[in-house]
Amino acid sequence: MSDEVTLNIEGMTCASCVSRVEKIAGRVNGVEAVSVNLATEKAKVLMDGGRLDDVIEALTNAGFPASKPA
Ligand code: 9UX
Repeated sequence: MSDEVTLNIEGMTCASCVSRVEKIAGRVNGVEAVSVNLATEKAKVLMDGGRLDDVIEALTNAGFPASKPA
């Protein structure tokens, strides 16, 4: 069963950043799809298994600090 989670993403300033975030998150185990909204600085992540914390860590390490919405 898949789960959709929304993350806040800091540090995206252009469309290429969006591509980078989608690629970085998409490589994490369990991630099935990533949809980034630059204007709202959010990413919808569809996961089937895997760990959301791994997605957050991968993005944050790549210069896009990610967090669960408050
Ligand atoms: Mo755009 Mo983002 O030139 O890391 S790719 S600022």
